[in-house]
Amino acid sequence: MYLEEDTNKSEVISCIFSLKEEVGALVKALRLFEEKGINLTHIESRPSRMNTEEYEFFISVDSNCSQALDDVIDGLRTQISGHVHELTRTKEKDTVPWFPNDIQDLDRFANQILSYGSELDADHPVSSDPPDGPLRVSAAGQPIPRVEYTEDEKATWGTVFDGLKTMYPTHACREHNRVFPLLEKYCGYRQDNIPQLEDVSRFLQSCTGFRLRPVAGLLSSRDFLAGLAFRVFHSTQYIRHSSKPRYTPEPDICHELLGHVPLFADPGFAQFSQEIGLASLGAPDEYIEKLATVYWFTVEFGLCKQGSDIKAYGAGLLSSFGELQYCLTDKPKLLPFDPDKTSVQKYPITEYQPIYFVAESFEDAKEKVRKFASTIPRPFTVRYNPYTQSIEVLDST
Ligand code: HBI
Ligand code: NLE
Ligand code: FE
Repeated sequence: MYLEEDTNKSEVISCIFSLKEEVGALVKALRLFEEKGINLTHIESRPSRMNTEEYEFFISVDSNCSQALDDVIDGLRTQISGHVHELTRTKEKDTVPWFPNDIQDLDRFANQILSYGSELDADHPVSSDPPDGPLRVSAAGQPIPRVEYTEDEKATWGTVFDGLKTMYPTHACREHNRVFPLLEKYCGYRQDNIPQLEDVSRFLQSCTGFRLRPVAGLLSSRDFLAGLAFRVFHSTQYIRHSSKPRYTPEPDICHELLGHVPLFADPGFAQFSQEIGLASLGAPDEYIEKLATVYWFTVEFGLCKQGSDIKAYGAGLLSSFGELQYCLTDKPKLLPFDPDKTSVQKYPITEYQPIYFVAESFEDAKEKVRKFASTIPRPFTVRYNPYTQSIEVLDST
C-alpha cells in the first residue's frame, strides 16, 4: 500500500467519530461511505470514556479515497455527529497528523528520505522514485538485502570498532557492556567484519522484539519516531568516509550497529524507546520537535548515573570514539535529565555536544518521559498490540 503524496491538497486517510448509542447509528454513518464508494481498510470501535451514551469509531480508507473521505467527513459532521477528528498525512489546520496504524504502513516511509541537516526539509521530502512509480524498498517482513562492503569500507569499520572497543569498559553503561559480547558471539561483530543488518535484526527480535529496517538516509522526525512505536528501528546501511572515523554528524552503519543495537537488546531501554515512539503518534508538530529533542538527549547523547559513576548510553556517543572520550571529561556541561527542560534545549548537530543531560536510570527516565508524554494534546490514547503488530487507538479525551 503506497500513499501518493500530493502536497497541494489535504490527505485525510483516517478519522475518528463518535455516535450516540442507538439502533442503526453505525449503519447511517456507514451509508455515507457507501454512497461515496469508499472502501474501508480498517474499522475499530469502543465505548466512549467521555460520554457513556456514545461509541467511538476509528476508520481508515484506501489512500485513493482521500478526496471522497473529505466529503463523508462533512456529512458526518453536519448530519450525524459533531465529533469528528481527521487524521492526515499533509499539514492542515485542526486535523490530527496521520500515523501508521499497522506495521505494514511503515512501508510508506521508504520513499520519504530527507536531505541531511535541515529539519526545514522535513516538509519537503525528496522523492527518489523513478518516473514509472515508487520503489518499494524492503517491505515489512522481507529479509534485509545483504551488502558486500569494499576493502576500504571494511578498513574504516575496523578502525572505528577498535577505537570504540577499547573505550567501552570504562565509558559505556553496563547494559551496553553486557550485550556487546553477545553480538560478537552471535552476529559477527568483529574488527574485520561488518555485520549484516538482517542477522542483527533477527538477534534483536529474539531479545526484545526490536527489528531493523534499512533506509537510504534520514527520515523526518515524525516518521522516524513512529517506527519506534512498533519497535522498528530505521537503520542506514552505508558507512562513513574513511577520513572521519572518530566522528561523523550523520548516522552510518557504525553508528547503528555499535551505538544503537546493543541497547535495543536491553528490555528496559527497548521499552523506553518504544514509549517515545508511542508518544509521537498523532502528536502536533511542536510536540514532535520536543520529543525529537528528548530523543536526541537520551537515545542519541544520553549519559546516566551508574553507582558513583556517570556512563554513556547515547548511541551518538557509543559510536564516536572522539565524542565518547570528550563527553566524560570536564569540558561539557552536565544537567539533570528533565523532559520539560531537556525538550526545549537547542543543540548543534555537526560538532560535539556542549551540554549533556544525565538520567538517574533508564527506569527513572522512562517515568519522566511518560509524565511528559501525558501532557501532549491528543484526542485519543494509543497502545501497541504486539500480537497483531498494530496500534490500538483507545479513547478520546
Ligand atoms: N532518520 N534514518 C534516520 N536515522 C536517524 O537516526 C534519525 C532519522 N530521522 C530523525 C532522527 N534520527 C532524530 O534526530 C530525531 O529527529 C528523531
Ligand atoms: N557522531 C556519531 C558518530 O560519529 O558515530 C553519529 C551521530 C548520529 C546522530
Ligand atoms: Fe542514531
